[in-house]
Amino acid sequence: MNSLIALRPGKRKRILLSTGSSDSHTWNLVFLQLLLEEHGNEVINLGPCVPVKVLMDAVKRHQPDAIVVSSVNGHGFLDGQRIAEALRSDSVGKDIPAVIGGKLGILGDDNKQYVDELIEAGFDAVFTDSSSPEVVTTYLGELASSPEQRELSS
Ligand code: B12
Repeated sequence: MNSLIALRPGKRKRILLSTGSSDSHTWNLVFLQLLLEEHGNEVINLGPCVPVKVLMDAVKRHQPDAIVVSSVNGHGFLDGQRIAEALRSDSVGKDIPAVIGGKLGILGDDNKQYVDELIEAGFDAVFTDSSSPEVVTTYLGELASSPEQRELSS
C-alpha cells in the first residue's frame, strides 16, 4: 500500500511485524501492516505462526528500527515471553525497541495482569486490547529512526 505521507529518504522506520509461534490469526497483522505503512513506515510482515528462530533470523537479516508483536489467540503472554527472552539475549536484538499487543490471554480486560511480566521479560511497551491500535504508531513515532540515532539519543 502506498504511504499517505511523504518522508525524506532515511526517515522511514523499518518495522518487523510478527506474531508468536502458536498464533494463526492473520487479519490483525494485515490491519497493523496497513496502519504502520499509512504512518510512513516500511513493514516486514512475517505472517502467522512465526517460530522464534524465524523471527530472530529476520531480526538479524533486516536489523529493524522496531519490532511489533501482535497476538490474539490467547497465548500471547507465553509466546511473548519466549520472543522477549530470545531478543534480549541476542547481540543484534538486545537493543531494538519491541512492543507487543492484542488479546494477550483469554481473560478479557484482566489480560492486563500480563503486562508487568512481559515488560520484565524485555518488551519496551505492552498494549492490551482496550487500547486503540493507534497507540503503537504514536509510540513508534517517538523513537529515533536508526540504531545510530538511538545510540546518540541514549
Ligand atoms: C477470524 C478468527 C479466526 C480465524 C482466523 C483466520 C485468519 N486467517 O486470520 C480462524 C477460524 C482460523 C480462527 C482460529 C482460532 N481462533 Co479465532 N477468531 C477470529 C475472530 C472471529 C476475528 C479475528 C479477526 O480477524 N479480527 C479482525 C482484526 C483486524 O482484529 P483483531 O484480531 O481483534 O486485532 C485488533 C486488536 O486486537 C488490536 N491488536 C492486535 N494486535 C495488536 C498489537 C499491537 C501492538 C496493538 C497496539 C494492537 C493490536 O488491533 C487490531 C485491530 O483493531 C476472533 C473474534 C473476534 N471477533 O475478534 C476470534 C478469536 C481471536 N479467536 C479465538 C480463538 C480461541 C481461536 C482458536 C484458538 C480456536 C480454536 N480452539 O481452534 C483458533 C486459533 C488457532 C491458533 N493456532 O492460533 C479467540 C481468542 C480468545 C482470547 N484471546 O480471548 C477469539 C477472540 C474468539 C473468542 N471470542 O473466543 N480464528
